Amino acid sequence: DSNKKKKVIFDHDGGIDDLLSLLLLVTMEEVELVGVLITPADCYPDDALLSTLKILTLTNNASVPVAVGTLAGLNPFPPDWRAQPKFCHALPVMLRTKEVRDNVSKKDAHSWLAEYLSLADEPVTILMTGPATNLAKVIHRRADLRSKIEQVIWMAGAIQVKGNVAMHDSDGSQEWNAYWDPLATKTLIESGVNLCLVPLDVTNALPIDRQFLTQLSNVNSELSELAGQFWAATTTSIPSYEFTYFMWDILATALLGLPKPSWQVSTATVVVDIEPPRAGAITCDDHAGYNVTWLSAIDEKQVREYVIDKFSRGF
Ligand code: AGV
Ligand code: CA
Repeated sequence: DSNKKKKVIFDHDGGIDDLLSLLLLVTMEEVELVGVLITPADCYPDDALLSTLKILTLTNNASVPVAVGTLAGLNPFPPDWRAQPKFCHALPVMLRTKEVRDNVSKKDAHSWLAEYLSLADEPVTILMTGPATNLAKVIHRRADLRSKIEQVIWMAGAIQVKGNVAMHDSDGSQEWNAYWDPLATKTLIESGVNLCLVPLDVTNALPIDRQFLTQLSNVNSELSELAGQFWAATTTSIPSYEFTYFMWDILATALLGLPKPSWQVSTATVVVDIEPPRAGAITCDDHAGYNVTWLSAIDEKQVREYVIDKFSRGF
């Protein structure tokens, strides 16, 4: 029953795998989705809101509150990446679904989050698949609200591997979610909240390849068809400089439901840089560091099977 479910707030940034993560999250019986926040990072916020509402409506979750973020990070995403997810709300089933707008908050995302946490009578889990800007703002203003947070699962960082940012002011050490708003990254990591990073170290093992897409296509359910169409859009090369799409946000989301033997965490002491060329880099440092937990190993086969199983049903 609903009392036993984990209450989850999902803060995403509207990318194709962020939207796939929302599709996955609403299939998870152990999760009660209590709010969706949109960070205007790797998306344009109107598109992210429209796709979010259509997915919630399509899956019978239209009563979940949604709040759009107004805070922007220092390092914008490339415009072609931000435009890519327009594809999602142009697909036939998404076009046919008239989005319910009744639960779009008049508050912006960080104000909604601060209010939710201050009124919460039990701790909540926060899943983040974009930059940490909204949560960092709340923690900065209201440190007392940290006690309302059971855990933060955040797709971000590159701990022992190279990053995925290739910009003129970067040495390539950063992951994009951490780089978009370096100060927010630093605030969150130094805040002492119970944080588990899902970094490139593990997501690198989960490319979206033809074999996975073929397996998914054989399922032939409403959810697998829509998910397969979303993912197909990521295979035509992402313009700019990087050509492989991974299960970044999907892995962070799946962590809420995956059986424990299929993953392992490590801890490290780290520092966060805020100056170029390493702004947003999360670097191991035994001396001056802050403690973080990060997902360090996964059973790739089990993750793929888990995702395919979750998508093996109707809306
Ligand atoms: O760094 C990974 C994060 C994830 O939250 N995002 C995409 C995922 O939503 C940024 C990103 C890195 N490489 C990208 C990204 C690419 N080639 N296309 C779009 N976004
Ligand atoms: Ca994302």
